[in-house]
Amino acid sequence: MTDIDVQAPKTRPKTEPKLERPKLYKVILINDDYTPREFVVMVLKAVFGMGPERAAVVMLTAHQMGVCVVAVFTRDVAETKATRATDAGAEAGFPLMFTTEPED
Ligand code: TYC
Repeated sequence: MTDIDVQAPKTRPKTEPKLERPKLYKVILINDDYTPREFVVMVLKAVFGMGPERAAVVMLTAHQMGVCVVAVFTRDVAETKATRATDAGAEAGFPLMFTTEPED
């Protein structure tokens, strides 16, 4: 019997579709007059994994400028984190607000 040498291709076929890069979304922190600064820093550390210095800079930027971009994620992650962080404020009785918007 004749042996047929079947080998897997060593490179991807050219027809295989390339994976698109997922669209990214910014999480934005909004300033307010009521949420204590330390509470904002605590939420940034807990939800976004920031260290204390970075969290303080982000909080102060929002405090001074009105808003600050916290980080950029895929849509699901951005929305989940923004919701968790906003809910943490609401549960403590503060109007702390995080929103998301698509990156340009
Ligand atoms: N402006 C708040 C205060 O003076 C602190 C604060 C900072 C609140 C940033 C929200 O996104 C915020 N207590």
